[in-house]
Amino acid sequence: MTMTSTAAATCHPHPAASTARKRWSVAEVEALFEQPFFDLVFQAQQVHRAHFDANAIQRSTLLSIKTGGCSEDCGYCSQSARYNTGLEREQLLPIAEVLENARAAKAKGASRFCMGAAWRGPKDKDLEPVLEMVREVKKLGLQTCVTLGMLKEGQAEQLADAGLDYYNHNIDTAPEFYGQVITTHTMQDRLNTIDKVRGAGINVCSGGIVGMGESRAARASLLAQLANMPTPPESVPINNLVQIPGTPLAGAGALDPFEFVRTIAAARITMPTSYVRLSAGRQQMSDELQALCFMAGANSMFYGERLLTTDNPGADRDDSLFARLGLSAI
Ligand code: SAM
Ligand code: DTB
Ligand code: SF4
Repeated sequence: MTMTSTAAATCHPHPAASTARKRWSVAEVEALFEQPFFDLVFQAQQVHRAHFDANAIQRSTLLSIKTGGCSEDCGYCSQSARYNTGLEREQLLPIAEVLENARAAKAKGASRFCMGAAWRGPKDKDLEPVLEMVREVKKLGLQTCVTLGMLKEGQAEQLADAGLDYYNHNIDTAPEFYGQVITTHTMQDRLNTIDKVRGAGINVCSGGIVGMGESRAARASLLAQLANMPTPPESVPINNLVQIPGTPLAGAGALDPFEFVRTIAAARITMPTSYVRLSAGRQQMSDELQALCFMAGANSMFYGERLLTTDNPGADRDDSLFARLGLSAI
């Protein structure tokens, strides 16, 4: 039987019509931020509960597999060779050390292991040992994630063949603020790598940093950019700037913690089915502030005492927070 499109729309909405995603204008995202705090958090919590178990949090453990000496000038980063941050540059870690860390992360209860390298992007000879790390970490029964910078043609496919589950590549800030934070690559470069990752069938992890002196409009614009991607990232890390002495952004005025919660809530509402990760900056947050972030729809975190080069709350503090809030690990 054939139906006219009018009949189909009245009686049986076409699946594409009911699942079509909203395109978010920056003004609409800003309007979310402008709401009274409790209205915004309530709305975010409703969206969260419609798509996720509101009491379950995914946990990823990070390891810096290649630290420091990066050619890029990202104004927040301890690992840029351009700033005097006192960080010691290190070679790629031996695989045995990586696996030892991955085993420890699994034993503590992480479900994903994320390996980060301070590269503009990997050379082909850099990629080989990383592929081996991905294969071996996966064998431990962990999901795998790497963040290696910009990828060249064919590299995403090699990572996919090694069994990589997620590639982290943040767009970091609003397109209009990007040039004030980073000048050695463009947001379009980042989007091109994200396209390559998607094209290879790897899940995308992409988010940004707030607390860099950007405006609320810029925070809304960052979220709109992420939410309007052809497919939004499966995982959206929201980092609160960890100020690193020696970097241009050391000394940026701290963000009002409630504004950080608003950013999480707006991310949850604009990307209802993505995992929103409460990322860098937790060490400087109270337990109560983190609880507000979970209430606003954050359902993922970095777990373990180190991020890449800075401290994160220890597993004991997080285990206690989970117990006090009745949270479970995904
Ligand atoms: N070099 C690769 C890249 O840029 O994608 C991978 C490592 S880089 C450190 C990964 C992400 O960490 C950055 O995109 C940024 O969002 C976040 N990050 C770096 N330094 C930070 C800081 N001081 N505070 C908060 N987030 C930070
Ligand atoms: C992400 O969005 N945040 C993580 C991970 N992805 C690679 C890194 C945070 C780094 C914080 C500063 C540091 O430890 O160097
Ligand atoms: Fe290099 Fe990544 Fe740090 Fe930028 S964020 S300086 S690309 S390690």
